[in-house]
Amino acid sequence: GGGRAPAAGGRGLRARSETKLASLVLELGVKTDPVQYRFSYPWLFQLLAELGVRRVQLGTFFELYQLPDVFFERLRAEAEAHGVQIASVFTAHRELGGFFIEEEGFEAAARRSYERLIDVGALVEARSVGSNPGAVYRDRMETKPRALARYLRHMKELMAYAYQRGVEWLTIEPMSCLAEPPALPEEIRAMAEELEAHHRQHPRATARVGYCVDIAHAYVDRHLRVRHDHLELLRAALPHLYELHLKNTDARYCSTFGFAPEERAGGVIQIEPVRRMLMEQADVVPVDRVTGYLEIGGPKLGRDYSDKDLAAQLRASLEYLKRAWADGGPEADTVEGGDGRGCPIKVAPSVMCGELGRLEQSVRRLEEAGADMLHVDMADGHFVPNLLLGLDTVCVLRRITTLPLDVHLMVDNPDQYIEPLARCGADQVAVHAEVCVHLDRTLAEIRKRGMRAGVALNPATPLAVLEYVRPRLDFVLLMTVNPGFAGQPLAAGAIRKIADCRRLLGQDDAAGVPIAVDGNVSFQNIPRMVAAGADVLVAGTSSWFYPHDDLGANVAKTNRAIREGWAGRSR
Ligand code: S6P
Ligand code: MG
Repeated sequence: GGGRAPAAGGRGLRARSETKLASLVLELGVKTDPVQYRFSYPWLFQLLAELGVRRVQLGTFFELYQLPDVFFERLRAEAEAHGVQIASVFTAHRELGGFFIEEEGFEAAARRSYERLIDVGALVEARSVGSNPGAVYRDRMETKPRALARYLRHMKELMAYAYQRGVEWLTIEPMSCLAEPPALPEEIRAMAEELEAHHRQHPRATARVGYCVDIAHAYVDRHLRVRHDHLELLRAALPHLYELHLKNTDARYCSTFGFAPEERAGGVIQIEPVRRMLMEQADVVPVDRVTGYLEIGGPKLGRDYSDKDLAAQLRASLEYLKRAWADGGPEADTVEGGDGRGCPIKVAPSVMCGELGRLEQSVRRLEEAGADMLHVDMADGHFVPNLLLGLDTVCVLRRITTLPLDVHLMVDNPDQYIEPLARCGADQVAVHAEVCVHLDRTLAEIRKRGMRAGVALNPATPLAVLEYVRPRLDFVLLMTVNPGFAGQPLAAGAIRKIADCRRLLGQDDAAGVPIAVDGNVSFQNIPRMVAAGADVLVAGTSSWFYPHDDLGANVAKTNRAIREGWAGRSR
């Protein structure tokens, strides 16, 4: 389906095939519920912090739907204090299964619970919320088509509900028997395609839908014959994959254990083929990071007394999975920037293209997506025929983010705004050479106020103006459209101008002057722009804010284009 974005997220350290740049970052996390019935969350977070495992999927428990908001707010803070993120919320306990049951009241109960689960996701600031759909009664299999239609109808509405609360993904777990769809490869495809099509029709009003694939699930028929093994089901789900459940199993796909050495010796799911399939098919996976959450056996629902071994088992399993599954852990994140670009190119999303009505939430999402700085367009209605953001917005942004604020002054009299911008906390300012009669002095003024100084040039303005102010320059902002509006076509000669500017400024060594490019920095243009010498990309409606897909997919596509451009850059 067209909802699939090419995967991205390359890591320089990992060997990859020469023909394909797409690759996935695999992360490790733990699903909490089996632990939660016998140990406290702080105990779990502490153990994870010691092991450097930073992601948690909050599993559900009986009381979850009744607890007050404050419980979840505290839980999030508790996790954060240990450096752990509750990235996902997920239930496998069937309490949302009412969509599949026809007796009065079940459908409404499932709906209420699902909405509360999404609320909980929003409270802990999770990106995804999900469940396994539910089961029809085995003695009433004829109700399955109706049940599925009912489930899909509710899911579409819940996608809107999730979106309104800032939850980006709803996840669904493929299951193992016909009464519990989706279980067959065709069901997996059909269910995802219908919900993805709905998202494509309403990209700015619905959360995305993806699978949370349990690597131990396979389809086993009534005679206990394995009809589709776990790898076949994973393959069917790959184009719709969001996250995974990791666990081992016996050869008959019936039960799960931990990863302790004795258990590994006896018939477990091998992680390596799963990992290999993901890597080889990275380009069909719609995201550039996939977290595998360890579901550990033991005291699920509190009915089992194996919990005395839980800490040791959890440690053994996670140590094993860190080697067998994850990509390097937190250290690798800092070495590589962890931004999926694998090169020093920076991205500055343009704030005016985001959701201004929800500025704080929009900024959070940009931070999480790997923004290096925020590009803030200020205009006075004279220099360009438009009024954009103002000083107040810069001040507000400063209060809500620590990202560098990169202000682009499209005004007739930039000198007037330098001091106020410094007071608002701007980090760097670009002034247009076309309006600066005393450019040299203006640049000096910007630096004097503790900000980095940049010169912005309209498409028609020659580069020569940069020559004598070179010592006063911290960066150059090349307009690749005529400034004033988002969504315009690339100016003639823009790519050549980037290359010429790069030559004029010298090669891009650490001491060099970075070139930022602004305007129609699109998936198509990025490779050429980066190859020509652009170092900072202002991301607007043609990349990160591309309206026909969501931020995650757009970022993945942007990163892919950046890596392509970087590969073509002569250094
Ligand atoms: C436009 C402004 C820019 C835009 C950006 C939009 O005058 O200076 O920063 O926000 O160019 O990008 P796009 O991809 O919509 O052209
Ligand atoms: Mg701009």
